[in-house]
Amino acid sequence: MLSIIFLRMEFSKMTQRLAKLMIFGGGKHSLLKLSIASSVFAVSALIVTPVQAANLIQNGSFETATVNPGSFLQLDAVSTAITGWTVSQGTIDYIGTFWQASEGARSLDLQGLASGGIQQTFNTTIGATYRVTFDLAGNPTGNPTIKEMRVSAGGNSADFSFDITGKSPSNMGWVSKSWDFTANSITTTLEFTGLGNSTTGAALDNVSVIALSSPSIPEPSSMLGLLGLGVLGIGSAFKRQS
Ligand SMILES: [Ca+2]
Repeated sequence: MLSIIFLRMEFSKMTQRLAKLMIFGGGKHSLLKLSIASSVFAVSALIVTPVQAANLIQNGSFETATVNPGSFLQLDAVSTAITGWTVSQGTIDYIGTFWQASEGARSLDLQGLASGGIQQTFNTTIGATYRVTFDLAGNPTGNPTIKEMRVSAGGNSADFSFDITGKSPSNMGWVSKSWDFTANSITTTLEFTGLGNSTTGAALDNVSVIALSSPSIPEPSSMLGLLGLGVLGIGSAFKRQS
C-alpha cells in the first residue's frame, strides 16, 4: 500500500513537472527536461515493491472452531464446526494435540473412518488466476506409507502425495505446496479430499489463496509502467515536432 502511495506521489509530481514544461517550456532545454522527467518516472515505476496480496481464505490454519478437538475429533459431512469450512464428504479428523501442527495448534487428517473432504467458498473474478498454498504432511501412525490427497477449484484439480517414512507426531515433516487455478465463476469452492480407504491419511494445515492476476484490473506496477511508456511517447512526439 505504501508503495502505491509513493508512486501516486511520484506520478503527481511528474504531472506537475509536465504541466510546467508544457506551459512555460520552449526550445531544446524543455525537451531535455521532459526526457529527464520521463526517465525519473520510468525508474520510479520500475522500483515498485510487490504489495502483499490478501489471503481470501478464512481460518486457513483451522485454529478457530465451535468444538475443541482435544487430541483429535472425528467430523462427518456436512459439519461446519470448523469456522469457515464445511466437511464436504466422508469423515475427517480434526487434530489437536495428537500431532504437531504446521501452524498454530490444530490441523486436519483428511481420512477419518475413510476418505473425507473439506471445502470453503470465496468470491473470485472470472478469468483471474489464483494461487492455493497449503502445508502437507501425513498421519505417521498407520499405513499406507504414501498418503495421497486432491485439491480442486474452478473445475480443475491436482493430486499430491506425502511419504511418512521417518516421520512421527512430534516430527511431521510438513512441506509447503502450491497450485494455481483460473476462476470460472464469481464464487469458487476450494476443496481438499483424502484419497484412499485408510483411516490415516494426508495431513493439512495453513491454507491460503491469493489472487495472482485479474483480467479487468491491471496491477499498479504494470499500469504505471504503461503510463510511463505513454509519457516517453509524448517526449518522442515533442522531438518529432521540433
Ligand atoms: Ca493450524
